[in-house]
Amino acid sequence: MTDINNSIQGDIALGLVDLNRYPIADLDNGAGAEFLAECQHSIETHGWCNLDGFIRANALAELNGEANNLLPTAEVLHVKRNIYQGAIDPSLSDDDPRRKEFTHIAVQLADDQIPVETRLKRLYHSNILTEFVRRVQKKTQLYRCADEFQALNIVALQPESWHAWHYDTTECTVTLLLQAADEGGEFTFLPNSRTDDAEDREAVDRLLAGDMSQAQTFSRGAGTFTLFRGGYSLHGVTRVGGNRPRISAILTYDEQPGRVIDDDINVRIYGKRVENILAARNAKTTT
Ligand SMILES: O=C(O)CCC(=O)C(=O)O
Ligand SMILES: [Fe+2]
Repeated sequence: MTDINNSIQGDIALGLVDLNRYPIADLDNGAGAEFLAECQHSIETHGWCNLDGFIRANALAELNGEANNLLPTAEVLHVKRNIYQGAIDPSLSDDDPRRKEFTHIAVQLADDQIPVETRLKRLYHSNILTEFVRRVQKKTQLYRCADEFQALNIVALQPESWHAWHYDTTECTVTLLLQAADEGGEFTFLPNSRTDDAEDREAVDRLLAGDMSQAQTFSRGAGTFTLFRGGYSLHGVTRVGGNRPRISAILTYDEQPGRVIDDDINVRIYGKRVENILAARNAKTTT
């Protein structure tokens, strides 16, 4: 998303983001340029950039209200998956931790279930926001994911559930906390635990065995916007305690324009609903 000549005026990010603290509308001058440099430094040195109070309090209440209104229409997903969200490599020995499957249970809305007129969807579609993410991640080009299901999601973790360890199927992810858990529910990850050709097996195996000593966890109140490289950093959310769900919006980006995810991965994640949509579409194209 290198071109933001499209109208900046009218971009919803201007009304939702706390621009005094986080001057994302002009990243080339003064306070904005300084802020961008800090964010880039954080990504480079830690593998994450955590922006507490990114969304203004009254705007956050509206976004969270939208999420809470939509969530009763969502299904409860039960996804059994390994950390790579792909098929298990048959050459691995039976006790290899890479074979380990975890069950992710969440009330989850896929992108196609979030109406385009919602503030949340409009925020995700904001060119100012996309450009900010691109520049923090130092990419020559970065696009919102084009997958009809994965692009923007709302994930509610009910008390007692957790978000099992995984790598995302797109490269760069932003997680925006809309409603914090009463306790627990911490976003936890191993920054840059793999590259395209190697993985820090020791750190990964340790985390999978339940040892969190090398993982990063930091406090995040509602409204916190956290950038990281989800496709390369093993991550998840610890068990939610207390009485209310933890709700986050997951915004995904990729260097490839028009990036879509394989149907079988989407069916594995989103289950019957998406399987039926794809089957109906395939039936139409083959008649
Ligand atoms: O809820 C979060 O903060 C992270 C969720 C996540 O990793 C995902 O949906 O892929
Ligand atoms: Fe993720």
